[in-house]
Amino acid sequence: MVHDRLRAALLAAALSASAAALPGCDSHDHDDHSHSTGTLMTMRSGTSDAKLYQLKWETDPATVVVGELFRVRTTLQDANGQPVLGATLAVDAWMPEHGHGMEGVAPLTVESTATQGLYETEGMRCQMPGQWELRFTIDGTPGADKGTLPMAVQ
Ligand SMILES: [Cu+2]
Repeated sequence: MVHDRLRAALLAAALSASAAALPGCDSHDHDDHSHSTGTLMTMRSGTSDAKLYQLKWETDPATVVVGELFRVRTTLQDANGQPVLGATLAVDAWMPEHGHGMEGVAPLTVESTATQGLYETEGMRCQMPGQWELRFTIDGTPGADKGTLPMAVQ
């Protein structure tokens, strides 16, 4: 009997505690406009303009920080999902809101021998935080094509 009462008291305490926590959670909703989405840079994907290529890319480091060099790893596949070897790829970054690109850098892309269809671009650096776009210019067996995909910079 004592046990039952104790259990009931504990249950009531737990319920009131969780009920009290709910308004607290709601009050945090205004934090949704934080920059948290920009920190989750992992493998992204997209399709080139004429749909000749499927692009998968990630940055190194995963979070692109303003003023710091980073590299882009791009995997090129054709429309059938087969890796594209021997292509020429250029990767540039552009800030559409302001109409400017990167300053003081000359990115260079080389095909990696580690993985089929992998290309590594070094020497990228964005001088402003905000919304940028990566611009891919591709020429390979499937044809010449371009791609534009969004990239956040902290
Ligand atoms: Cu800008």
